[in-house]
Amino acid sequence: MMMDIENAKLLYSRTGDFLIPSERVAHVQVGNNLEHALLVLTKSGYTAIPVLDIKFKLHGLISSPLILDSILGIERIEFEKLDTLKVEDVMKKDIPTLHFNDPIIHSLKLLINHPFVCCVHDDGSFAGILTRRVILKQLNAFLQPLYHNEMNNQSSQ
Ligand code: 4BW
Repeated sequence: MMMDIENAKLLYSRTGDFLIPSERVAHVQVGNNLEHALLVLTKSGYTAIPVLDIKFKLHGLISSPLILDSILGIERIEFEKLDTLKVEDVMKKDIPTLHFNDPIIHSLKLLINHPFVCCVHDDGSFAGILTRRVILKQLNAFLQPLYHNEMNNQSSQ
């Protein structure tokens, strides 16, 4: 019975229930240059972060590999380009998004191929991100009791 309640809790959760809220998400703005983006990525320790505009609308994702690829010349890395190229010239625009009220089951599918997925409010403004870590933590909390229960049942037979 207890398990049914826990099961239902996770199954009927919404994306918004498990978000890292926007104010805690490292991000850059469309007009920033690549040097600034690389600085934020390096300092935050994350490989990829969201790109927003001044109204907090989501435009894409920027990552260290994308930045390095964009300054890779034929014979050398053209570091001077970091100053002139803008985040919007290089960012990945075609990204999946979730809505605040989407059932959590929708996000599970997306998190197979993406380490995190951005979530937006109905008006298109950025709400935060859903990460693999948070979802794996929830799944772990759900599966551990099931596993131990099953082991106890087997050993008492
Ligand atoms: O600085 C870090 N702090 C913590 N607590 N964990 C970190 C940090 N950097 C990496 N990690 C761990 C996390 O478990 O390595 C995983 C992969 O990091 P990533 O992708 O390749 O930089 C992290 O897994 P996660 O928490 O499931 O996060 C998945 C991805 O979501 C990260 C990063 O691209 C993004 N992300 C997570 N938290 C973020 C963030 N982006 C911006 N701001 C945040 N607060």
